[in-house]
Amino acid sequence: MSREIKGVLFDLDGVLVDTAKYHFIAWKQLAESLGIDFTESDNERLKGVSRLASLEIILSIGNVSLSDTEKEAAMKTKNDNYVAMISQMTPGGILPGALNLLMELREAGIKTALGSASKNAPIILERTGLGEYLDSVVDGNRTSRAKPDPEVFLLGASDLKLNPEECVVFEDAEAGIEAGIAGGMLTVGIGSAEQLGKADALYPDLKGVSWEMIKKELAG
Ligand code: B16
Ligand code: MG
Repeated sequence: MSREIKGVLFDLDGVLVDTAKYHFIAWKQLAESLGIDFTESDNERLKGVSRLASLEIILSIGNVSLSDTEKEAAMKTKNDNYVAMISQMTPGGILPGALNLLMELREAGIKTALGSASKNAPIILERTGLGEYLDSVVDGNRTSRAKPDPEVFLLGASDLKLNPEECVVFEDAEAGIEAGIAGGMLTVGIGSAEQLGKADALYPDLKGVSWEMIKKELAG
């Protein structure tokens, strides 16, 4: 049975922008300072994961243990480095197809919200101009429970004054799709079926993907 969709909740990294490459550079530098070899394939495990959980994954790869104070210092070093990079972003950092879709949604009267784990979302939205196309922003500064907990998306739906079942979640991480499902929303995966097979619709990226196409796919 098809449902009337009135709102779209977007993950940030991996859906609207590619900030994973900056996370990778900053985490790799930190890992090297701790004598840990950290590869691009290891970096895949950090997508959609919180800052502390990301550090814990890197430490476990290198079999290194740090005190809580040392972890705080390591996260600060990484984040300062990451913020220096995203502070140079421009609208050119928006992923192909994302802006077009946001403009179509605005035209169609569909409300939009951000649902990101990142505490740095405000800088990214400001630098890329994406903030103008979002009716609400829910990020790591407003949430206490990480995806797959649905908190981030439930807050977004509530900001938009919509019921969860009137919303669709766009996500590139398996935990994000699980969060959308747990929240009672429809889900669109951006990536591979291998990781996002549970999503109601799936696209490798947003290039050439229109709102009409998505609606048909979700209704079918
Ligand atoms: P920060 P998303 C996530 O963004 C990233 O995918 C993940 O790699 C990062 O650790 C997390 O944000 C926290 O980011 O360190 O900037 O607070 O995919 O939820 O938009
Ligand atoms: Mg993501």
